[in-house]
Amino acid sequence: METLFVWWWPLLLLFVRHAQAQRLNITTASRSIAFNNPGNILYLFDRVTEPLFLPKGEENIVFKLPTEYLAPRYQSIVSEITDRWGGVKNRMEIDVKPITLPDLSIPMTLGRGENFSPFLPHHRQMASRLVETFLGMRTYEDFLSLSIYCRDRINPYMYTYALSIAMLHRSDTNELPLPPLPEVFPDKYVDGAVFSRARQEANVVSSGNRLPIVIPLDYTASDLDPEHRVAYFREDIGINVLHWQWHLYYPFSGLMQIVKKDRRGELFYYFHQQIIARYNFERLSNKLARVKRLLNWREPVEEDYFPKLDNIVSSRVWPPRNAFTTLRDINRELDQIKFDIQDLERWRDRIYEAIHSGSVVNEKKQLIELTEMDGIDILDNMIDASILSVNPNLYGDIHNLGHVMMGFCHDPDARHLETFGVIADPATVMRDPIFYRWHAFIDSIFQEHKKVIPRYTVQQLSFDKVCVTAVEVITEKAPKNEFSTFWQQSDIDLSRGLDFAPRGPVFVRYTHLQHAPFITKLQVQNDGPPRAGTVRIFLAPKFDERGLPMLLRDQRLLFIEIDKFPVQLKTGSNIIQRRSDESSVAIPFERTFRNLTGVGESQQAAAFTFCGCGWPQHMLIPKGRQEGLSAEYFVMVSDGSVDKVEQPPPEQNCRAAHSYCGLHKRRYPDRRSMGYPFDRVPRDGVNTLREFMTPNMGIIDVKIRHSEIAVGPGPGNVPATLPNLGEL
Ligand code: CUO
Repeated sequence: METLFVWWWPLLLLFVRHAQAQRLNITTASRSIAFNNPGNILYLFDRVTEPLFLPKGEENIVFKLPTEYLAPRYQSIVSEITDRWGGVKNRMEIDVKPITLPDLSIPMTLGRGENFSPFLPHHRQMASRLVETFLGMRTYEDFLSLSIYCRDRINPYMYTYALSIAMLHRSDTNELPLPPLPEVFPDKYVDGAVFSRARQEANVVSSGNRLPIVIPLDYTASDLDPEHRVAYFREDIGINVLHWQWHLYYPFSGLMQIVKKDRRGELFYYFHQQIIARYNFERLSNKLARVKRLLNWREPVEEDYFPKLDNIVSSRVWPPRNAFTTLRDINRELDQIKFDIQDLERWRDRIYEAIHSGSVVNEKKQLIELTEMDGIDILDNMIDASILSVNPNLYGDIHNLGHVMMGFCHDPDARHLETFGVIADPATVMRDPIFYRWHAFIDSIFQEHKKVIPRYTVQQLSFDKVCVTAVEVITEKAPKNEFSTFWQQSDIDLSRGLDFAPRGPVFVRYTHLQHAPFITKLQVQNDGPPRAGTVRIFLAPKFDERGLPMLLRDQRLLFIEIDKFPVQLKTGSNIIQRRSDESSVAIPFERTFRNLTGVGESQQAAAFTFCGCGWPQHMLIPKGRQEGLSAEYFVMVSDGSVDKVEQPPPEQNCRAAHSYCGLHKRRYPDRRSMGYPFDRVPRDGVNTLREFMTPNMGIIDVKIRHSEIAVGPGPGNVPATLPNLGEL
């Protein structure tokens, strides 16, 4: 298989078509598909700016729209459109059933050609109203009919965002696999220069003979910019997709039932904290200092960014940001937004005051304590800020409006009629260096709270009579306790986002980080009765920017989670082995991009939607150095009876990467604070990791060795066979 993740969508459509074939009514003119076929809604993601009456997918799906469903521009040329339907060969027709339409005036306020961001309060309100309307449809048929009506009327970005959230949260669609965003909006992920070449390839070369268009690793900047050394992380398509997905699962606003999820706020904190930890790890590996928090919003911002992305909806490029741009008060009537930097400063000061006083004030002027376990959740919902905020008037909307302030710094009063930069769109934010400075600041607020709550005692860290006696990392073709990183090329099919171009796949080939699979092997001595434990695995750099060992106070913020899983310990010695592709943090490479070829069975395919959230496996291990980057690999076995969360077994047959994404419709499956045992300041007298250790913890020195080779697309090029496991 030459291309690894680009095949999933055509195969999914084949699967849908196969299912549909069971229900086809063959007529002389064409074949028709039952309107309420579950897969029909997926065709709405195909070429989102092309009118819906044009054929969709490789199967020539034709939606036969009632006249009132056509966009106003086309209602006067119904007969021409009907002729088009009749002229499509081998078409499959879907007779659209009209419904009594709800009021859509609010979501329709945003122009079709404008950019959309859920960070903007006005956009958020419109999108939330649309999500609510979608969720309010009683049957799948009504929901589909409304989605069809909206498709050519509502802003395509907002439509895709709202439709995706609604599909994820409706019981009649939540098992359908959402299309990967890079295929729907490739303009948010790949070099804008590629599109004219891709259109040329699609127009000139027949479908089977097209060659992939190669995007070099260094297309957004050169090494004159030191920040460019970590562009491979910032611009990785997989982690940008994850960030977008994460915000779909955990929207800021909308109906309570979709916002109020178990430990939602804490998960926001932990997911973004881990992103910063991972970014800092990559920076240290590339001899860059840890990211500086964006603390002073009145100083010019040193970091610049030139995204080189087009915007297919607005037909404009994404605005860049020059070095040393000054952030300014925002007053854009166009976007119905007005706030001052001073507002953010006021909210920040109130939040700090609440942290130091140990409680927040709700709208009824009551004090709510920021407790050891739940304080972080309350705090996050105020900062994030979601509709769960205890007091939006007092604590504001600091995080979201920070994104907006940075996103409009090139045109704060809209005098140039410019749209926002990549920092204000959850699909693209992670590309921009300023994202990490902003979130390092946001994280420092959470860390302030973690500093004032009690530290873990030895007893809270121990597991009586359980001792980790050996830890080993085994990577094929690498010395013991070594990880191996290198580059890999992979292909993405742009054709579903190449609106108005001929059909058939058009691939771009991009380069990303990859690591060889590895096994963690542990020996655990249990001198108590048989019992349950939880294995927690973390990795952190061993030395700081100057090559000196770190205090645990600082190092704890750099520990990245690698895995967490339950084990049953028998009395005596236990050997535990765990493969990297089983990680609770990461989802397999194929699943990030939803390659159905790796899954096959339809039931499993349907489970993708909720199993599709997780850190991409290819970014699990940070890039090493050619000479080997020194790191510390930490393993802990905690008491499973304390960790356990009572809940019914999962409905879906898939292994979700819950560490960063949680579980759909279920509680977070670990009762400890997220990030335990590194989420708090170490106890008094403990300065180093070694002093922190209790017998149920193990630590080894490891190296991450990077090789500057780039292997070709496909799993066959990644060493997949793991070694035989000998005795420790
Ligand atoms: Cu995910 Cu600021 O929340 O980017």
